Amino acid sequence: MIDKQFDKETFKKSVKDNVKFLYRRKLEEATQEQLFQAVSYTVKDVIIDNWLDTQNAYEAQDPKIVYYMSMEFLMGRALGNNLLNLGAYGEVKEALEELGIDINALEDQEPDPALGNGGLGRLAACFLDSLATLGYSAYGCGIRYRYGMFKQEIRDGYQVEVPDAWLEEGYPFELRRPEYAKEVHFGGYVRVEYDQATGQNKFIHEGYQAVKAIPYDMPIVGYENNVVNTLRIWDAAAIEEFGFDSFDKGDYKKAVEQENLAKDIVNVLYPNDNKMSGKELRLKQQYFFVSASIQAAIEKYKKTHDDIKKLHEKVVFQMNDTHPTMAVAELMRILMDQEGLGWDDAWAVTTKCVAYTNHTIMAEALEKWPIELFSRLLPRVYQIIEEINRRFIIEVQNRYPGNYEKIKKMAIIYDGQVKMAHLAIVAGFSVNGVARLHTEILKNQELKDFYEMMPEKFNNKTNGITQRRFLLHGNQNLAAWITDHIGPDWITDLSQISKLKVYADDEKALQEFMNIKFQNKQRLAKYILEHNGVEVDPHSIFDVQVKRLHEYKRQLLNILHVIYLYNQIKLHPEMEFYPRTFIFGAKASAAYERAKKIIKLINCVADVVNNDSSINGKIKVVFIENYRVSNAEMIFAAADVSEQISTASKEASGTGNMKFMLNGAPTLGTMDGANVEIVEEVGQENAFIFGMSADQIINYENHGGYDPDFIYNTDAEIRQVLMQLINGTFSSDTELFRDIYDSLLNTKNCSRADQYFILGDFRSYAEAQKRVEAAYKDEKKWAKMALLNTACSGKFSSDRTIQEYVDDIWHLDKVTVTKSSEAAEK
Ligand code: 26V
Repeated sequence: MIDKQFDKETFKKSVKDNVKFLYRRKLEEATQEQLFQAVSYTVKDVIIDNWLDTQNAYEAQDPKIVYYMSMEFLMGRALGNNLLNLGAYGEVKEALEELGIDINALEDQEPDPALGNGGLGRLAACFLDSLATLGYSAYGCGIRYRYGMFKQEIRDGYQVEVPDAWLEEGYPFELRRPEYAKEVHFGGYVRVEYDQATGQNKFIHEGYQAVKAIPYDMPIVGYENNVVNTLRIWDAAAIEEFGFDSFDKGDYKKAVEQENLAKDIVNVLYPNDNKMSGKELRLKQQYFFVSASIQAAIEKYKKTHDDIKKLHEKVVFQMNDTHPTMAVAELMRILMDQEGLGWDDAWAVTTKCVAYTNHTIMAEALEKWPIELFSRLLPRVYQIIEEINRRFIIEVQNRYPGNYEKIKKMAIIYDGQVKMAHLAIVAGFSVNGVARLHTEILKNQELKDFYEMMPEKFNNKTNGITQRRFLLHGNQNLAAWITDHIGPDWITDLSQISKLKVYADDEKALQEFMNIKFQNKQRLAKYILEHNGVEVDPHSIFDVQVKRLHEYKRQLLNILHVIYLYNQIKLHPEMEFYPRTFIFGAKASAAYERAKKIIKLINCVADVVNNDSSINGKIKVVFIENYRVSNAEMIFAAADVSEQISTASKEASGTGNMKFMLNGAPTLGTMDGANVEIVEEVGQENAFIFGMSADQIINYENHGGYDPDFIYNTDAEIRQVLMQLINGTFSSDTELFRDIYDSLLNTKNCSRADQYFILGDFRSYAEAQKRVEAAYKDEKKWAKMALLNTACSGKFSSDRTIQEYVDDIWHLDKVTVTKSSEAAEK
């Protein structure tokens, strides 16, 4: 198959032709950027053949389609991944070498498409990879933000946000599809008209502003199976082309305004600060892509099916968190106002077509929209939600007669707000959490009332990650070693990786495994030297915490512990201490002041610790700038220790934890999210668990919090660390970290002191860190632990997760795609 898709000589010729065609240059004269474009176009050409074959296969086999609706898709770079999934990476690498081109340098030319914030967006990307690889018909539906996640620069230790113009040079892996454009309507009013013929009211939406939605398709290449699915992201444009007409009429200004209004919608990705803020533009974004996607789905269905009442047999919409929940009302609207169904028929179809995934229990993050805003922007959609609410309240009353508390807690519309999670649960036929513990907390705490009333909807789908990006691509040496030992089946069936367990006591194998880790650490050390100007020792323990910055994720606990260790080493210079490199990477939401302060603190501690010759380089602290998918792949491959230290109950799942495990880094973590299941797979003895349990935390929270002052007053070493935040040790400005200090001890700027139990878990964390050091010192013991982490990671493939979604929720049909002879001959 490889040969057919990529004959080396044809490939080389095509690259040369592209350079000539695109830039009128010879290969030798082309810049790296031009080479990247030329190679990408060659690759895209092959992909397009498979894309067409896939489309034909789908048309012939008519499988059920899942539409994965998400405001975020954190795709990461496509070139290397596409080559791997096409089964052509090795071949192309050689062909490029023969042309004098280094494939890694070329891959580094690609902008890292970052149309997402963190876990939720990256999960969507992993799911698309798995869906294509397993041969299921799926569309990703999202927004083509002009500016995705910002680029992070660190200046004087502070985060500075720089816009990331990823489309500037043109993105080769997208296809504009203007022929599938749709109209989306905002504002206006609803007029009711009695229809004599049917005897029913007709609802006519008038006086609205229309925006054009134009789709761009990105290919999602399955692993060596000829399948190419589609991520469809929508761009916005004004409806009225401003031609001479409007110019003549003096409407030029108005036309430009229209265009800008439309462009505004897709201008920028909202940062996830786990805080809902009710911004009108965000609501517009949501309706914009939901409406366009649903229109497209229905149009596609109707091309080959004539009974709209059977839509659910061929179509399912999965709502990635509540962000696309408008899908419920939009589908109702189209079924009633355009397809002519009555309420009951429309509701029967809708409630069999939509399903909802919850990704957080953080109360501040739950979406609630002011009625005023909602009804003004989307009058017809709001009307439908009102009716859904009215009918639901009757159900609640029937079930709990006279219990007004229930209505208050469960209503979709209450207190002047539309509660999107309630709408998603009431209309969805499935509600799932993203790790076992998270789902249990949903059922027994956050969504207790709903679970009591409709238990059959609730289910768990523990998250997963794609081993193809995070091992096969990100850690190529380890991937090759694994294939040498157990064959290549793990690439599409990660449960096979358990076959590595037989090497857990094989000294040669362990040695090789750790040698690969060492090479990866050297690669990261080089990156750190180039980017941070800090020299780190690859023999030291690489202790890594990379994820979005949030107080609940407790980067603060980590850095306070670093300060504590630093104090210990200074106080007892003779103390035995295994050298440690603490590596951080995190973006803070631009408006999240305290999170940004924590980044500054980490960098200030780094400055002091890295430059204190009295500690002999025993500790180094590194903050990696602009943590993103592309450098993440390298970081996971180089990690010894995986820091997963969220306050128990707060991290719904985590997926970074799985990427570390896959790459042989034991977890140092709390019993939170998917950590619980990681420990279950790998065994307590191969992880470092500490801290209060979710039950304990929830219990404290339900009884007014705990008392950090007691710890402050009775633990002198912790007190010293806290004092150092405000006594000039890490900044001559003693007020700089006052807010952080206060957040731990005073309730001045928050409702509770130390909301995230940092002091409460500190001793337990420090003790777990001691166990890490002891284990690492025993080289053989550590190697075995590391290898067993990789060997036990089989459960955490997104292939497994997707198969569970298919079996329990989506019920899709598997499709096989064979290459057409025409494409094969090419
Ligand atoms: C919320 C908001 C609210 C303000 C506007 C922007 C915005 C964007 C996203 C969110 C949702 C945050 C929820 C989230 O990202 N959850 C993460 O989902 C991961 C995948 O399931 C999971 O592994 C993480 O534990 C969870 O925090």
